[in-house]
Amino acid sequence: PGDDPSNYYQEPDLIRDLEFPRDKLSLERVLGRGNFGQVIKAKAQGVGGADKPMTVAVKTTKDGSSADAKEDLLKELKMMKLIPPHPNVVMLIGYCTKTEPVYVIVEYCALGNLQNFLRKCRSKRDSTYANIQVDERLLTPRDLASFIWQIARGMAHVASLKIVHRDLASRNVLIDKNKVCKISDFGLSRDVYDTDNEEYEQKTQGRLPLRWMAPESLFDHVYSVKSDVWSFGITMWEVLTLACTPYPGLSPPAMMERLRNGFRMSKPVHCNDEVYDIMRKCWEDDPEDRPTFIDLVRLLEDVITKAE
Ligand code: ACK
Repeated sequence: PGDDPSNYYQEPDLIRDLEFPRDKLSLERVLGRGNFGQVIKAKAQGVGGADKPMTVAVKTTKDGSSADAKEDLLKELKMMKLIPPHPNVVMLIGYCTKTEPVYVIVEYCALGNLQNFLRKCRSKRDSTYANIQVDERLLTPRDLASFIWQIARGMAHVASLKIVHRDLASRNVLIDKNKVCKISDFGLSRDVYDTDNEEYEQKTQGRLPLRWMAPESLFDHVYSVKSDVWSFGITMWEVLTLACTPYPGLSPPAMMERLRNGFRMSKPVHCNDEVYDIMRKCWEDDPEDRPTFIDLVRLLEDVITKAE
């Protein structure tokens, strides 16, 4: 088995009790931290009865963080326990909840989050939205198409379980060493790591990912699988712009005003008409007019096979 998470496939029934012995975890280094929590790289001994330790990521709250932060982490864990393993969803390996601090152990994704990864693959340091280029030594256009397709597959799995993610964005997709994309960060009550970017605008109930939100979520606080489809369209746009911030140059109030009037983002430079057409379908005003994730997987497969 070793480090390959696919060797640790667990039956959905078994996943309900994955309490993990804390002394079998050796924490190595902090991968990222924010206001409420941190993610730590670690080795876990004896996962699935294996002799070799497995590299994992441990999500936990920080010393002195609020009761809310702990509750949020437990809520996220509860959500993850509902999801049977899928190659495009980050896999829950186990958890330590009997004593504090709570640890949620998930598979390690060596290339980090997709937003950071895409930005690292830009060919010019100071690329702007208009002249962005992919460094083809690191990433090909085919990789980008594959990322979008994989995200749709992961979301089709999540949606099939009637789970609404509410925070689909490239920063919440992780990528493993084989460039496999994995949906992560379940529940909007998630930890907010990136405090210096403006992707979560302050609202009464916390910071909201305004630029990824569908009109019905922004204006009426309504969320559904179809609002996740809208966010998927924004995530597609991010992938094709190597993670530019959506609605470049528009402030959140200006963006909301434009959306109300039917404005949509234009076609990214490195995007063909067919792919843009799929993106635009995700941004239909009426949620019912948007495709399902299963439709999206099929539409994207058609585009990818045609390009070959
Ligand atoms: O781009 P990154 O290295 O990828 O920076 C962030 C940081 O932790 C805070 O979220 C990284 N991270 C989160 N979960 C995982 C994971 N399962 N495997 C590897 N890195 C992770 C993320």
